[in-house]
Amino acid sequence: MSTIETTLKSDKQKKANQYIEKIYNATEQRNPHESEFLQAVKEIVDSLAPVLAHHPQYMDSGILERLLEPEKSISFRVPWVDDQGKVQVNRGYRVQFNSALGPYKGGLRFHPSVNESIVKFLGFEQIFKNSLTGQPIGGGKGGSDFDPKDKSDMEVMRFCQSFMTELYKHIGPETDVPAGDVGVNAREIGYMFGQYKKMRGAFEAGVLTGKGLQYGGSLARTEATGYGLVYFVREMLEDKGFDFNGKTVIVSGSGNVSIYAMEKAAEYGAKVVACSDSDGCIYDENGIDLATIKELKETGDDRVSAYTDKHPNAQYLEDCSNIWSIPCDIALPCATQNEIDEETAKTLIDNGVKVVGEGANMPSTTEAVDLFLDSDILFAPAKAANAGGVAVSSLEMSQNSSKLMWTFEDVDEKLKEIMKNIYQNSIQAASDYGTPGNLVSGANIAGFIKVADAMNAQGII
Ligand code: NDP
Ligand code: 2IT
Repeated sequence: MSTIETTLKSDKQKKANQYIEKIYNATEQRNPHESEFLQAVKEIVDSLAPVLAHHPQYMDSGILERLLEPEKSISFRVPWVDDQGKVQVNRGYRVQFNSALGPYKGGLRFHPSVNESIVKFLGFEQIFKNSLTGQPIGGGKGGSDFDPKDKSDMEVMRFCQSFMTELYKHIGPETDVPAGDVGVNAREIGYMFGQYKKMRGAFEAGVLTGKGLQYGGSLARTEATGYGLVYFVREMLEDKGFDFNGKTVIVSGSGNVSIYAMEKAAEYGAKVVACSDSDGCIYDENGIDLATIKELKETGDDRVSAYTDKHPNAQYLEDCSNIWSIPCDIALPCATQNEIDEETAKTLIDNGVKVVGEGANMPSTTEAVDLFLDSDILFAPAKAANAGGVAVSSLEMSQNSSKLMWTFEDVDEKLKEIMKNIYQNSIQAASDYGTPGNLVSGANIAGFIKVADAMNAQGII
């Protein structure tokens, strides 16, 4: 490279770095209390420096300025009446972040911790995740600070109906297609679908995904996120000449994503020795008996502490963060955001972890991710590794619009193919933009370029 070329290149890089700093500072000023949103933004924009240096047109057309502001964001009152006849009020949200690639698509989370920052971080990440799937879906997210946990079935139904009485005005099969997330599973989706149908006066199957199989759901959607995570990690392992067989695995959480990640990892010959809930974790050196965990969830007595009733040799540890001190080859965080901090990451590395695959959204803090990337472990970031759920949601939409129902094997094969493509596209982007092997920047870059090009093609809107 000539001196002029080097100078030009470094000048371009400097300009891109300055631009990114300016953009991030402005976002911080505009959203000062939204720590989770800012964390998600920082990770993305930092990855994009080499892309912006090579393609200054993205700066000229204000792609980042536009991407960082949701196209539309609503919050609304959700009043409902509890079993004692008392009026309760929760807050509902839907953030419609970006529709460059298709209708807004992303889950609804019902958990007491839900606030604007959480919904925005999830909605922002969803844009890039959905782009990576190769499916025609934009990004959005929603939810409520409602806690379905201590509520009766009828209370959950009344809440879901009230929530949808407002939300239905803003969604539709070609507009915005919500699905499940923490605290929202087939039951909640069913109650919301019923209310949508009643308000709209039409059976529009494609308005929600994660539906029951009797009325438009897709086979393999329930399993898709957990299975997809394991398919993705398998791709990473195979690339280095390894596999799951005989590996010791820990999986945090014991919900939808965790259960099916444990199931597929065990099917591939791994020994899953631990899982958790927000109260504590269980360690079973013989391998977790998944049938017991599934049974606990089905009976409603869903605390993992009860596992030891049937398996007295297993250990229950209070405080869910204890799971990370159990030595393992592969760690799959599948519970919630920021469950792995710097200290935890150090413990995992000191204990010899070889792979970390993120099933939850943003389960590792920025410092933890930096530590993983600086060590020689394999790190699979959430946006790429947990995209299987939303990918199969998109396949559910395809089945709904064609009024067909594909077999489990068909959907599962497509899911495997999608996870493989995400891995390959992310690895390729990482290498093209000077960070070989770094799937954080690779996934962010590959996800970004497609959205940015679609936005540019559609004009300044
Ligand atoms: P579920 O509600 O089915 O299960 C959540 C699990 O995580 C439960 O075991 C729960 O424990 C635990 N958990 C939730 N919040 C916390 C918390 N604040 N601290 C500790 N533990 C917690 O949710 P999912 O399995 O669907 O979702 C798990 C993660 O995966 C989330 O980050 C979600 O955004 C992400 N995800 C989900 C997808 C899906 O298709 N469902 C797709 C892609 C990502 P407890 O019962 O004690 O609350
Ligand atoms: O975080 C996620 O990708 C999800 N909760 C799934 C979203 C969806 O639309 O299936």
